[in-house]
Amino acid sequence: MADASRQDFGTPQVVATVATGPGSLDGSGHYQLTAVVSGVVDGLVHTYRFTSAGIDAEGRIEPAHSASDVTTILAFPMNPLKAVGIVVQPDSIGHASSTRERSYVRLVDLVFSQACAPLQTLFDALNSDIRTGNTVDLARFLRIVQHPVTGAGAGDPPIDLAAIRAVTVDLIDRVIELDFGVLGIGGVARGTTGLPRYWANLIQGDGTYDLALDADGQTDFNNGVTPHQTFIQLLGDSNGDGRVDAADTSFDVNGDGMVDATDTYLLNRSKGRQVH
Ligand SMILES: [Ca+2]
Ligand SMILES: [Ca+2]
Repeated sequence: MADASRQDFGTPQVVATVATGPGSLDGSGHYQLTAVVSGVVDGLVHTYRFTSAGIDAEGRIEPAHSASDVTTILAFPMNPLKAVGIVVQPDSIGHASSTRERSYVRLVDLVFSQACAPLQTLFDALNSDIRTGNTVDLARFLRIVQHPVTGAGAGDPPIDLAAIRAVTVDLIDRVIELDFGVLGIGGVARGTTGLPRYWANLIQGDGTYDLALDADGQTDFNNGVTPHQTFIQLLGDSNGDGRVDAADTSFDVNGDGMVDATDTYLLNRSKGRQVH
């Protein structure tokens, strides 16, 4: 059995009780065995006290020890953000959507692997804002830095989260979906611009996006509760390998639902570009 209490003398709680099996006798007459116990995954320091209880062949259970057998102090970094999924919508002529494509990124799914108190706080706050129609205060929880295709630099700035047009929260599957709108991340409307200018505008959205989550909403992104995930966007990259080359064939490069001469131009113009 292991229990954990905060180093600030918070209320102790039972973390786990583990059946361990018979073990093996060592040369000193002691039984030894190994048990796996999951700690409290919240990025905070806790004191763990372990006690054992032997069971003899008659099924009699050893009385509880008055003191811990072992005490240790540990912190387990929280990293509940398992993955970032990119959802690419199918185009109007029925081409299957490809989650590998990185040319046009509209929907970004933050997929979480586990429930935990800080994460629940985040879900509750977002859900509350969505229910009440209040502006979702993403800046409390989320920071997205865009690194250029030439590589990350220390001063790369975070993007304006106003680019996220809508947020949906799925508590069952533990997914938060960010919708960057019909133009996608860094997307620009074609308008009346000529193709060379249109291309030059679109590639401003290229690069590596580093998404950091402050799951306890403290906005400091620096307290051991800051999982990161990255994804790339690269105009013309149909197979998501971070390069635009002969392997990237005709597709809906700009995500406008059509595959036409504009896409051909954008793809050819992007050949040779890559994310470092
Ligand atoms: Ca490619
Ligand atoms: Ca298109």
